[in-house]
Amino acid sequence: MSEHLIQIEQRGAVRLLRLNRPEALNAFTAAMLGQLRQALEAAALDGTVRCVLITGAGRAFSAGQDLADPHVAPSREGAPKDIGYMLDHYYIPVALRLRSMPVPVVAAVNGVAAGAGANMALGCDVVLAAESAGFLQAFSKIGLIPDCGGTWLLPRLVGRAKALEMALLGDKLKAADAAALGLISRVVADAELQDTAMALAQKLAGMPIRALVETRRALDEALKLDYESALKREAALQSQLGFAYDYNEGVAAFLDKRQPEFKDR
Ligand code: LHQ
Repeated sequence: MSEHLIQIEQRGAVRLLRLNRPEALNAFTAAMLGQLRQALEAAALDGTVRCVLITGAGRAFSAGQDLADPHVAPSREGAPKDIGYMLDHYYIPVALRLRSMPVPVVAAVNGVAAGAGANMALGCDVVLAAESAGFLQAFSKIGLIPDCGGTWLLPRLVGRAKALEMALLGDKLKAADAAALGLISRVVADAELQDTAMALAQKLAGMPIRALVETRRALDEALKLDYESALKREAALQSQLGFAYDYNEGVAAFLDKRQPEFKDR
């Protein structure tokens, strides 16, 4: 692979993935999304990885789709182009992989996150943002609707009224306002973002990650269930986890008053 559009580092049990087209505010091209998908797949398959941390190089997290990429840029001659191809073949596989990773995924939003760049971040399990970061649903300004999970994520995160306001106007929301709305988890001083996010990722990596991943799955599934069905689903998942190593280790460590060593993945 000639160009490293995704920089990959391993720090302990944390796999750090850095979006790496800083000269274009980390706007996504087909090649970059291909590399991101491969990097997520490799992390999912590697038993030593217990948490993934995603951030951006330079001053932005990601400006979303690169609007100059020939896969999506309307032809000057007026020939129609199916931009849905890009979603089907590049964005959807990445968005689905993120949501089904066998380890928790943290986003450290270091700067502006626009369009699909914003929704890629919001699809992660825990989203931290630098004070100077901002989130914008840039789609409406170019005649499109929120994609990369935006229509699903936004109303669930902030409710219909705010989701529609963000999607219709496409204005930039400051990180502090995003946190106040519940769009993201936390705002961190710019200079502290990377260290804080890495410390959080290391903490998650030391936790019983199989239970964390089942928690993500249960929360997402419960959105489609009635109350009684959710209770029964919880009982079924709890039953499985009760047979797993980590539950036994967690309880034993608690009773022995020692630090647990979790292993399940
Ligand atoms: C860019 C971009 C960009 C190329 C900044 N592309 N160059 C999926 C599938 C199919 C089709 C379409 O879409 C999708 C999903 C999507 O994500 S659609 C939404 C695409 N994104 C946008 O519309 C955002 C466009 N960018 C912006 O609104 C601003 O650039 C933001 C708010 C991100 C940053 O503003 P500033 O901090 O003021 O920076 P800037 O605007 O000056 O940009 C810096 C450079 O980056 C500039 O190039 P230049 O050569 O003048 O330095 C921009 O042209 C370039 N750039 N975003 N998405």
